[in-house]
Amino acid sequence: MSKKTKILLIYTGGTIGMMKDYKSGALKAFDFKKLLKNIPELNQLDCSIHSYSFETPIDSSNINTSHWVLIASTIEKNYDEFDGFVVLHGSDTMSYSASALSYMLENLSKPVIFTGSQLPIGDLRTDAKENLITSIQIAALRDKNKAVIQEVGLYFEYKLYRGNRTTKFNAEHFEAFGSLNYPPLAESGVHLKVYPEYLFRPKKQKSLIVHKKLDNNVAILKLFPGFNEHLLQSVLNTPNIKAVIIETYGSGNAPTEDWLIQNLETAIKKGIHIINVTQCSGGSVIMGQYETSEHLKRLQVINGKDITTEAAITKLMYLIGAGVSEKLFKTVFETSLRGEMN
Ligand code: ASN
Repeated sequence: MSKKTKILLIYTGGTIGMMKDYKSGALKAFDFKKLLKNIPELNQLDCSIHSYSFETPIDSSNINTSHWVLIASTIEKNYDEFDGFVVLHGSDTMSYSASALSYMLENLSKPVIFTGSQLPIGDLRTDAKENLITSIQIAALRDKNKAVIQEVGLYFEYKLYRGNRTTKFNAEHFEAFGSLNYPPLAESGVHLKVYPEYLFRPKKQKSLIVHKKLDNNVAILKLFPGFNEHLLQSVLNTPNIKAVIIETYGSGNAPTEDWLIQNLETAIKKGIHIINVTQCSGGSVIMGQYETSEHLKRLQVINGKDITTEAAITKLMYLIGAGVSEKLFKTVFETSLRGEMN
């Protein structure tokens, strides 16, 4: 008799496990055991499902770097015993968490699938059951005794995406996530179709390394017409700031005013990393395509290419935490580490 595939569910909170507080009417996280009771279908799956729950499940708006360390450590502790991991997480910050975990788990050879829902699992019209059941099935997929998915994925509304390519783009549709610069890794319909050509495969199979040092002395500054020097200076002069993402227009464009150039130049000279990431959800930064990005190229601003803001900010936390030298930083950031950029 073949051994059953072992899956660990890691419950962090999110709408999937929420209930209405009868006094205020607001949704609040509730106990994991109650959540499991709502899905008797789990018993029909041909795998052995175990679970770990955050002591206090949270709305994902309360996620911080210490929660990412807790998720990574839980995977590390259980890595040899389980064939796959499903992380139940609120959708609001799921793309940030999936991106962070993709960097923290180096040489991953087992699936880590993030999922959640837009409606609580107890709701009649819930999307939670399909998301959870299919995520478990995906985490349990095996081919020639090896996991099919060997990366951090995000499954939502019939699609599995590479986690660090996603962004939450809709607060009410069941189709809440998009991956505009990378195709889905799998789609669920009558059949569960996996697209092998898009799966991440590390060059050599090495053992798992879990990185737990993250530095959150980083910032995101979104440009808008009328954006002024005081705002720029207040961000660049934040105590201990080590890196700032400038969310630019279109293909990486920004105003050409002298004050902007001078302030960025001073910051770069002080050793603050400046990264150009487009505020568009699809497409890439191409510095030098327009006159309005030539100044950034001249200043040696780091090119975020087609990375999402979520994957960029977490990559910064990871690289600074790992102590990447000032000399190498630009080259390392501009290199795809976990398939987060082209
Ligand atoms: N506020 C919720 C959360 O992110 C939203 C959700 O899960 N759909 O925890």
